[in-house]
Amino acid sequence: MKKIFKYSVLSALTVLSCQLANAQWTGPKVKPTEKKEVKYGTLTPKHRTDPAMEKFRDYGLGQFIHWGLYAIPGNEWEGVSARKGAAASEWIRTWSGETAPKGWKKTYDNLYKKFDPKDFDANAWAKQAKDMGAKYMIFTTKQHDGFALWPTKYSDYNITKSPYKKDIVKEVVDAYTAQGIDVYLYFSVLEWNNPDYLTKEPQTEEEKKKYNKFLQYTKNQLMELLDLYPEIKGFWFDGTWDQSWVKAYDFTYNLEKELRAKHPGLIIGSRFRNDEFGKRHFDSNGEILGDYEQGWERKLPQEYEWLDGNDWDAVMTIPPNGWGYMKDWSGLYTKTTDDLLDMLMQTVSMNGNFVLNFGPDGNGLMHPEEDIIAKELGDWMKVNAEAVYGVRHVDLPKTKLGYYTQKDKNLGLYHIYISVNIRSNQFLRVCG
Ligand code: FHN
Repeated sequence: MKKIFKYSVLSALTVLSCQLANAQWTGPKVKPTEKKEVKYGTLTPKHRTDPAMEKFRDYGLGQFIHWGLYAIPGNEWEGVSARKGAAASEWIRTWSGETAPKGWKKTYDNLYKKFDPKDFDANAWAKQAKDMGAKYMIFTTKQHDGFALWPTKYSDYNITKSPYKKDIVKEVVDAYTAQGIDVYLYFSVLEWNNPDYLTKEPQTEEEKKKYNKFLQYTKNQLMELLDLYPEIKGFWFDGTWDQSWVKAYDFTYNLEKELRAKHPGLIIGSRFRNDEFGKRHFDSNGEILGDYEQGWERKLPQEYEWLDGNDWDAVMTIPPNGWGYMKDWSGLYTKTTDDLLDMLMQTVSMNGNFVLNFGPDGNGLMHPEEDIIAKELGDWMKVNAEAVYGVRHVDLPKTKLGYYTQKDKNLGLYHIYISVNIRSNQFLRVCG
């Protein structure tokens, strides 16, 4: 296994600030004592029982891929690291301060002219994910920089304007679907360089006109994605925290209705929208907005009760933070395969799906450390898949010996090194 690097102060502070900022993810849900009328609340039952959602519950292990123009710099530029100037590698467009290159944003916004990933092979990615044991994958169609990896009709800032030209989203959807891995599309509402985007609530008539144009553009792209890639199973929305989107709750409510009507069985997480009181993820009565809880990012619940019976996924980086490609991992504590297996078992023991993030480089190759971890995870999964796929929480006191999961009549106690099938008292296997 790799050497243990000490946590960098910045990473620890980043984690702490996220924890403090999102208090709702560090303990049981605090539900209001008095119920209030919510007109723009959830559009689906708390516990969907249709086949698509039952399959979501059974996944266990997924892969996240963050890929886009930010992969070209890889969190540095001309030998200067962006660590001190941008919150995360895929946020490098926001690089500021004394380390930021002169005219950086202009440089970044012209990177599309260089995007020609000569080693990109979606089939190789999909085979690696299959061997790792992933049952679904989430792929960034467009992150906060607004660059679309598909040939969208609604923006010129898209893959057809790069030297690569081809439809990357289609290549990924086809390759993973061919491997039997379900595809969910990550979509950032937030677009840093879109002239019609606003962070605050539109006030003037001109601002309202601009932002309404942006809302229509967003709807057009989402409908276009469903038309172009009907095989997908759901959306993983992001960048929905600005007041402009929060205040557009009637638009987002109706948009969710239209998306679901267009694609029966579509799965949408709790990050997409909020109710009329601005409550995101959960409405003002504490009821989940969407089909699964999408707040467990780079952290896990400590108690099953914190989940309040909702479906959920946990998305995890290997470094402390940074979803897009980072060339240099030195000086950071990067999770070992054992760390990740422990997180996987903790997640599935509480009815969640564990989604591990990969950030390919500007040529389409995974970070070498990611290749190692994918192989080690896959070796473990080949022996212990029954501990992960289709399992459910067991109502037994927690034990330091590992994690309980159950499937049908099989109850197991799984540690990343030893798994014991309690019902048959059979020592299943030792894995290393
Ligand atoms: O700002 C994004 C970030 O870049 C990354 O995409 C993560 C992935 O869950 N989501 C947002 C931060 O919460």
